[in-house]
Amino acid sequence: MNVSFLSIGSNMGDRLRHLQQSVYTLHSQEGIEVVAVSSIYETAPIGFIGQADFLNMAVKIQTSLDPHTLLNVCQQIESDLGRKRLIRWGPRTIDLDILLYNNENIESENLIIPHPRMLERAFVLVPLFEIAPELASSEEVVQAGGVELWKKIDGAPESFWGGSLK
Ligand code: PH2
Ligand code: MG
Ligand code: MG
Repeated sequence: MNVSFLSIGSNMGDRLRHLQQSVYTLHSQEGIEVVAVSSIYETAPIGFIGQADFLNMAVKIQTSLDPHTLLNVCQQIESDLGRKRLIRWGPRTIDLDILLYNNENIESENLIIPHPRMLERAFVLVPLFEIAPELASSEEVVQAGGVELWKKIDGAPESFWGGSLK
């Protein structure tokens, strides 16, 4: 079984619901089990400034899917939740990015793992290190400006999406 970490973000519409719906849908897939979910952080937009604040989180999954199939699943969930690709780094109902897949290095045309910008982004690292403290090296100090705890999440992943989405 493979272990992968994903970063999830939303800054349009009902942001919490989009996060819950995407994590629930991930977990419902054949070959994907969500085994940990981080708290939710409210984060100032990076890259394209004139847009609403994001909610960001990270999840850990166990999966039998290969990385490209996993990417297809992520993109299908994005389009099912109404994602339109209009502006690079612009507003989005939902964004699911594969950060890590085992210890693999992958460089293909449409998929680079580890995610090339993850180390520069506190909105990725703060939730990631919450669920995977073993990944934070001792010299790594995350400058967490613009990242605020928005909703503490602990307990089983199932409690995150609750009964309301089934
Ligand atoms: N995603 C981006 C661009 N900028 N800023 C924040 N705070 N959170 C994001 O998830 C985010 C972003 C591109 O995917
Ligand atoms: Mg992204
Ligand atoms: Mg993306």
